[in-house]
Amino acid sequence: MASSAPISTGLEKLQKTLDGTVEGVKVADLRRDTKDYHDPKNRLTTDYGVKQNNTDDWLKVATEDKTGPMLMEDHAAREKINRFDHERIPERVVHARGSGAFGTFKLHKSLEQYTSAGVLTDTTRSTPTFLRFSTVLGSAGSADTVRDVRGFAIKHYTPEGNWDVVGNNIPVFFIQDAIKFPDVIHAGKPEPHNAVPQAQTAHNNFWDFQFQHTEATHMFMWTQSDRAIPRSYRMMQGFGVNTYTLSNAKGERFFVKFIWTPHLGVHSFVWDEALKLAGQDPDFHRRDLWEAIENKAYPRWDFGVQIIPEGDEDKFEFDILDATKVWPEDLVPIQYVGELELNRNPDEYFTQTEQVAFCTGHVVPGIGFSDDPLLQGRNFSYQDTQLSRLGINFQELPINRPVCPVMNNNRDGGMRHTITKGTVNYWPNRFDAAPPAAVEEQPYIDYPQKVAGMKARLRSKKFREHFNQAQLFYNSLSLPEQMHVQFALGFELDHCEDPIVYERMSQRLADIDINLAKNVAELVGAKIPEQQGRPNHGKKAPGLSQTEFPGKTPTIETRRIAIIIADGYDAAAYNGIVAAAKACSALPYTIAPRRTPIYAAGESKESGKGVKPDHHLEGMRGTMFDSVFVPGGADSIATLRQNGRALHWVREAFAHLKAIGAVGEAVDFVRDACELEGMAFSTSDEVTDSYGVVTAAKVKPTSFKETVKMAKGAADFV
Ligand code: HDD
Repeated sequence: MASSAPISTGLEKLQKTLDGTVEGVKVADLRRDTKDYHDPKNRLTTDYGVKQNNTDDWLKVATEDKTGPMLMEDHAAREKINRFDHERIPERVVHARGSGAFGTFKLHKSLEQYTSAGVLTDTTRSTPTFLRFSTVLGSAGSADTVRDVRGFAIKHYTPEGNWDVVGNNIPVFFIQDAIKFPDVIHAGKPEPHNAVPQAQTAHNNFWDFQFQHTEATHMFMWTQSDRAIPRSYRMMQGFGVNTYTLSNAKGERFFVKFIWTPHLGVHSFVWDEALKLAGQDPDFHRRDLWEAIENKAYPRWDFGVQIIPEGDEDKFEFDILDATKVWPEDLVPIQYVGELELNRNPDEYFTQTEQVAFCTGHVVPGIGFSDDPLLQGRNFSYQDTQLSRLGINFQELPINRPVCPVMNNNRDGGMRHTITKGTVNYWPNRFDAAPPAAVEEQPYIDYPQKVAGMKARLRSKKFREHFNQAQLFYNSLSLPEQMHVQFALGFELDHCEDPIVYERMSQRLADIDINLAKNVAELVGAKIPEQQGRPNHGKKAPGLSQTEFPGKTPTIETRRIAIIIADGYDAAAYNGIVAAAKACSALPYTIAPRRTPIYAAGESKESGKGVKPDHHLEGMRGTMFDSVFVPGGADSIATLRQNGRALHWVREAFAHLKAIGAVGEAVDFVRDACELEGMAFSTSDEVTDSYGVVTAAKVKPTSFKETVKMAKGAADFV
């Protein structure tokens, strides 16, 4: 319940009472507005607090035998329907589908050499954060696993005010100047005449725009790569994308990019999995994040910065203010200086994840903007969009309000909550009340930047080069990643019915790589380009291929392992793998032909024991798991051999490059299911790994540990 204490006086108290940690501050602040629905003292009331004893029947003229007209007099009924009719607010015009979580940011190494920002210099702080992940193009109810960029928007509640970074999981963007944003988004969203397709770029308009708007070339190569189909929000990088600035106590300025790299590594689906999951579990990423945090498997990212001193701005062949370019890591290495952990799920989706409002313009002293023309325009757009989504007082909503004192002469407006006592509401005033902060009080000081130029609709020369980094990206990918790009482009252009679109795009690809262009053109039925368009410079750079991020220490922590059994399964093998998986913090799930108990070999129904499976084979799909393990047991395997769905689980797991484990009789079953004649399989108690299929024909106690260990390295769950 709301307390009357102003935040400013509450803050110091909270910092002391909550284990001395600052992350408690935002949580405690939110508690002021949180009610517990499950409190046994609760009774149904109207919005104005009057207890109700029937909210199921509208007040009406009726008898025991006959119903009659309803009465307008029933204010409580009208209030209930009225409130329901207005539950929806406009969904975000982009990034409508999202999931959020609270967390903590800790700095390990001070950046005081570059900035005076407390959040980037004070290594004793724990800064509370809220991070919202999202897809870009789909509506709020669309599927999580579509091919799309993912949003990575983070709000830091610092004692100096809120600092928002509104980033993505891809380090570059489609456009250089914010004025093009409506065009690129219109081209990607469902087409205007029939509102098809939902949450996809696989259509004429998107690719028509990509061809004509060459500055998007680098970015579309990223969206066709595995980065656009992440396995989990927990397994993708975050990038601030734009170039910001830092300024230090000496008044020196630096250009900066912000990067977050996940401890679990960067991993993706294969396209077929992503497509299927969009139907089988549209909430796959939302659920995955929620469950990980509920299970205390808190996702973590290393936080890093790339820094360029102000004087070096012009030393690169690309413009460092151009958001369609990366700063290659061999030229500007990332310095990892902190860690972000997500450790608390929201209490309520709407008031927190939906109402959170990020603004690129929200920076704190020591952090500033650059002349990046995308960022400058974004600084207008985010504030503006919140006005139509949430109204002018959006910053008062609990999830958005800072944890430090707020005072100024902005007043009134729809749904104002703050009650400001006082007889004046302007500055200067005769009381000297609420004066501007003195320099010693560390206010936000704008960097005195010298600017000169013409007033013109221009972009500088370097902004006009659009292909070098598209080539750099493609050249830097591993062979399998390059093939995935080819197939992705093949898929997307196959969905473009207009020949002008797929013909032109196939020619465009020759500006990046001739083999890529040829292969895609052949797939989509376009004229095959004969020669490379723009010469490929052949350069590569580190940090672009996601294979470089297997994880801080490669792990199967939180990976979902399906263990398939039927009656007569080998209990020792089953128990062994469950224990081994748990010991590695993986999540074993028992899957069987039915969800009533399954009995091990030698175990009778009458024993009343048996294992109750988590799911039956039809209730879930193999796509929802990272790995499949089949214990032996002659009867169990005989049953599974007769079950088409069981065969499909194993076969599909193999096709999706997942680690598969089998012991005892299950070895032959897996070989037959995957039609793997000729591949090496274990025939003894030695563990064999063949293309991620890990087998031991005879079981010895160490096999399970070994199996899990090999599965980790073998398929690496990429
Ligand atoms: Fe944006 C939302 C990321 C360019 C206008 N954007 C939004 C969100 C993310 C991004 C992650 C969702 C925030 C949330 O979870 O609430 N946007 C980016 C990145 C960009 C970018 C990384 C390029 C570097 N955006 C961009 C431009 C404009 C916008 C150039 C307009 C000129 N973006 C918006 C918006 C949204 C938004 C319309 C919709 C909802 C919102 O802001 O709060 O204002």
